[in-house]
Amino acid sequence: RPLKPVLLTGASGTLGRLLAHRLAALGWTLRLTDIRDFPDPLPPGAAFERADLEEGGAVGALARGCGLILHFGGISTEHPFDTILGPNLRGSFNIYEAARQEKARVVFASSNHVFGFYERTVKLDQDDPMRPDGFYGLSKAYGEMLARVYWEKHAVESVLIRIGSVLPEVPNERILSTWLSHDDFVALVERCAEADKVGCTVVWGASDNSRSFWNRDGRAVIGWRPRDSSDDQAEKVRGKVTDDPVTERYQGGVFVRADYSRED
Ligand code: 15L
Repeated sequence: RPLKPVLLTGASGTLGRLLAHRLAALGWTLRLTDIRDFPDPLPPGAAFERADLEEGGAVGALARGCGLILHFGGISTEHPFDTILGPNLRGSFNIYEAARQEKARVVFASSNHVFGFYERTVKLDQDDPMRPDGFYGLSKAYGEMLARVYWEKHAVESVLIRIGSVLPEVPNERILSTWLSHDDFVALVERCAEADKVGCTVVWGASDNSRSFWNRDGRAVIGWRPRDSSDDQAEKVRGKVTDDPVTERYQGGVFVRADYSRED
């Protein structure tokens, strides 16, 4: 487990909460933060402080003395540009400034929605061009590029996890491709902390699903391999699709549909 405290942003969100409990159980010393209160009893060894990611001073203070920042804060679904701008763009900037100050490594919760406009028949490698499916996906693309600038210019290390869908079970056909089990997700974050040197590494955050949309990435650098697979849930979700052809055509699913106005 990490020697220095670990800052976790977005601690009160779905993935933050999961990480807070699971990493605390592994003996990690966690500094949790979110704009909303932490909804559960605090796990052992964890402290919580409410903060707004848009306030650079508060983010800097929270990161002081941390060797690792798990950046899971911000808006996590499609919204108008003005809703996303502060938390996701300025917020990520504040995180990277703090990481630079502390010489801390960052694990950035990127998303499959950076690539949402690829059709579901396509298999992607890590260096394929980004095709964000909206303002949310764009903000995650910005976060990835921000990570690159801070690596090239300041040697701030990052692991960029392009998270598929972290859920206890697969709810529909799309998520047979994007599913990342809880156990695989937690193990991935553990490897991000334990790996010796990571530089600026990209990992597709999905379990070992045979219907995956994604191929090569930098997982060997951090020594992670998923153990779970969605394959044995395929029967259960057969036919669970929407009746909208645009949603079903693209990897991003319903995120593509939001405010979509093409007619061809
Ligand atoms: C995401 O990026 C969202 O944060 C999450 O709520 C899911 O919708 C996920 O992608 C997904 O694509 O399933």
